[in-house]
Amino acid sequence: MTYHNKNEIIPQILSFAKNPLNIREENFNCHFLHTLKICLEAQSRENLENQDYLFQIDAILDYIHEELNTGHWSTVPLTMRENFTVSSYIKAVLMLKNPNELTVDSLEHCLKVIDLGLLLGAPLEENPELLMECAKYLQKEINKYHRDTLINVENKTQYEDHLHYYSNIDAIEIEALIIPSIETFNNKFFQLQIPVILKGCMDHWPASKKWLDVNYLLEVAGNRTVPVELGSLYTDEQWSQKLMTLKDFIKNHYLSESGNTGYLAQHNLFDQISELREDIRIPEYCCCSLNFEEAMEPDINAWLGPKGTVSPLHQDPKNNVLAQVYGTKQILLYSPEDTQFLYPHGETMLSNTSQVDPLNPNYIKYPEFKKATMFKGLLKSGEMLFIPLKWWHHVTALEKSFSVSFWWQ
Ligand SMILES: O=C(O)CCC(=O)C(=O)O
Repeated sequence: MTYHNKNEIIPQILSFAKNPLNIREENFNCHFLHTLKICLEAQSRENLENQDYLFQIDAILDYIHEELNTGHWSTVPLTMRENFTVSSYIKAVLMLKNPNELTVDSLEHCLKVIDLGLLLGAPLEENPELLMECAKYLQKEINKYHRDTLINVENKTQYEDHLHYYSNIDAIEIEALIIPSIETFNNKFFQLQIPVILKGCMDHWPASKKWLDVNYLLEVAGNRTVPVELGSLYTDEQWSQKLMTLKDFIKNHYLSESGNTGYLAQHNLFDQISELREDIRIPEYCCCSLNFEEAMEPDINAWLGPKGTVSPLHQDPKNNVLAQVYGTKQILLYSPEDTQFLYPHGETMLSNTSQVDPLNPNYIKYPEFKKATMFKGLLKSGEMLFIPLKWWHHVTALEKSFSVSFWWQ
């Protein structure tokens, strides 16, 4: 389908670069550096007579992609990721300036390029919002041509079927409080590092209403690319991760009954899609700290999935408020003091994950597990769970569910 606003979209996308773009020269192959400078200069030109620049920018993106996938992510120089951001933007501009007819498909392709830039790149100091603004605008333009509307599947409560099973789990119930004061939370739970369910603390979030409608998510972000975990457990051999549009994830995994489990898990969706960030609020409880010198803004992650997703028993190095926007999750917790009974995997990548399935423990293989004390809770729509630092948690979605986690020091 032909896209008719070519003359408007190009100046709009160029206007998102509020300051001149800078290429980072450190750690960059000099051949590609030279080519990147040529492409940067080309994208600002009024008319592009040939497509060679597109091949050149693709070669640069391939080179950086290779560099980003070599070694551990934490060792990748920030400048390499910043150049990925700049290159993704240049590619998007070159695609839009292509002298051939612009179609809605090419707009969708352009949005994928921008999203990959957001997922793998790093924000630019001189233009921190660049790719976010481009993506938001492109999504709106695509919506003008075709918008998928799904029959809204009611988020029917289903966890009642599970209550009998849940009541038979031999564990201590996690304490629950209705809107405790920050002082109560800090003195009785945070400072003592005791988990607690916090009720009634997120009714004011716009997400509590807006996200119930999948069509809202599709409108704001249907064509956006997100990472999805495929397979029931991340500890399984068959488990993998795939990039796909939110629309495909919702149709093929979230709403599908095929048993093809997909989980949009532990993804910082909110640094990628600003409209969704506006729908949530950082819980005030996250201002409590064990060490104010190390206090930082929380890491915010989205967890969207169908009934049946399972996060195996694992621990994280930060305090966590897990906020349940909708759906019910069954939570099992163990104190870090019981780590000796939980048989963490030996390998470094999985050393924060237990080998034991707490719902079906193999006591012959893991006899010490009997000594661990289990805590249990049902985390329902509109409730938050405080998981103290290093507490082991096992999470099962009993219904379609959208949670947001806030990890902080
Ligand atoms: O909700 C889940 O599936 C897991 C959440 C979790 O592990 C976390 O917030 O750290």
